[in-house]
Formats: sequence, C-alpha cells, structure tokens
Amino acid sequence: MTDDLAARGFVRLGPLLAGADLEAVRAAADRTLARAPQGPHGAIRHDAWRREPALEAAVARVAAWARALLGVPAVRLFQDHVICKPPGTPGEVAWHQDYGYWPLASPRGLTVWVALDDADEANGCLRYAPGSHHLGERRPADFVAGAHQPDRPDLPPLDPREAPAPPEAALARAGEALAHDPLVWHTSGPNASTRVRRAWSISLVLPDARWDPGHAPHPYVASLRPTPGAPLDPSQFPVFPPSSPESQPER
Ligand SMILES: O=C(O)CCC(=O)C(=O)O
Repeated sequence: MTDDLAARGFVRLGPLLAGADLEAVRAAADRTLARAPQGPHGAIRHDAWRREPALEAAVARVAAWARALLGVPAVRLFQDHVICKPPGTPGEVAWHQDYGYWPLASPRGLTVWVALDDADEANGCLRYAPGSHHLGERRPADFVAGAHQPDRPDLPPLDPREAPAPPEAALARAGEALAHDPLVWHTSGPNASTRVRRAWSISLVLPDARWDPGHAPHPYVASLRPTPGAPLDPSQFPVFPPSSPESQPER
C-alpha cells in the first residue's frame, strides 16, 4: 500500500468504518451538513471533527492508518471536511491538488477520504491522475467560489491533459477509505444518479509542519492569524498518538 501511495499518489485502503460506527459517522456528517449551503458541486462543511464526537472518536483510527502509510511514528490532524453530493448535483469538483489550499510550508502528509455511501462514476466518485504528484506543485484555482487563491504565475498550470497517465475512477463501498498524496491531481464528477454521495475527508500532516499563511487563503489564516514559520498548536491540531513526544508544543 505504501508503495502504491509513493508510485501512484493514491491507494485504496479498504474498510475503515462498518456497522454502528459507520452509522454514527453518517449521522454526524448529516448534522454538520444540515447547516451547510448547497453549491453547484454539493455541500461542504469544514472542521466537522471539532463539532461531532463521533468524528473526533474516529480520527485516531484514521491517524493510525496514516502513520503506517507514511512510515512515521506520529501524525498531526490538520483539517477535515464532510462533503455531500445529493442526487442531481450538476457540478464537478475541478481538478486540483490538496496542498494548493493549505497555508503550510510543506506538502508532507496525506488525505484520507472515507466513503459514507457507495461511490461510483454515476454519483461522482473521486478520479485520480496516477503519478501526477511527481510533477510538483501546480497553480491553484478557485474551485470553490470566493476562495480567492493567490495568483501564482511562478507555478505551471494544472492541465489534466498533461497528466502522466489516464485518470482512474476510485470506486469505494460505504465505509471504505482511500488515501492520497497532497500533490496528486484529482477531481470528482457530478452526481447524475438517484443516490446520495457523502464522504469524510481528513488531512494529516507531519508533526513538525510549519505555517506559511501566504501559501493559501485558508479560513485558519483569518481565524488564527498564524506567524509564518511557526509550528501548529497541538491543542488545536492534535498529534496521534497523543502519548508521543511530538504531541508536546514545539518552539
Ligand atoms: O469528495 C469529493 O468530491 C472531493 C474531495 C477532495 O477533493 C478531497 O478530499 O481532497
């Protein structure tokens, strides 16, 4: 699995949630989404784990997989979001790299994406460009209206026609997880089916991650006003396992 992540930029992890755990996470996702506005590519709610104990409880399991995949003793939770594409959602989530939207100095980490419903091409599953993470950082675009990404003429544009390999649809059963590199190119299509497509996406970074507020206009930049180069505060961005030395505040 680690080899796939390194070579292809994404990997199918298999079942992460089942039974009552999956139901609890779905119910938590629905509660957070109830207050989220519906956009052309569905509804999205950031920082869901801070509001919902069922999500907070599941983070440790996600983090354990992330540690194993990255081959590191500890990881730090950076952010999560819950995404819902109801039937008939017309828009796609445009091709992007996650790191383009992180106000952090380095892309070291990964995103774990957990399907809360069966996801396939009809209801807008993820699609990846295998190997694209090897091409480095690309110019970010405002794929969410009003995101106001900084103009980065120094970076080459992300043109999916330049992908090193044809895109692959990442089908997932409800409760199954995928993991992807913060630089891999990915997208998801409209939901043309009669089935809802919900997902929980969790991004984890290395414990020594540092802020770079100029890298992306993230909501944390406005709310936390981080100092460039400062470490992330473990009381807000917890380290897993909590007993690890990396969970102590850095200077
Ligand atoms: O769930 C989706 O449709 C998009 C999610 C995504 O791009 C991500 O989690 O990085």
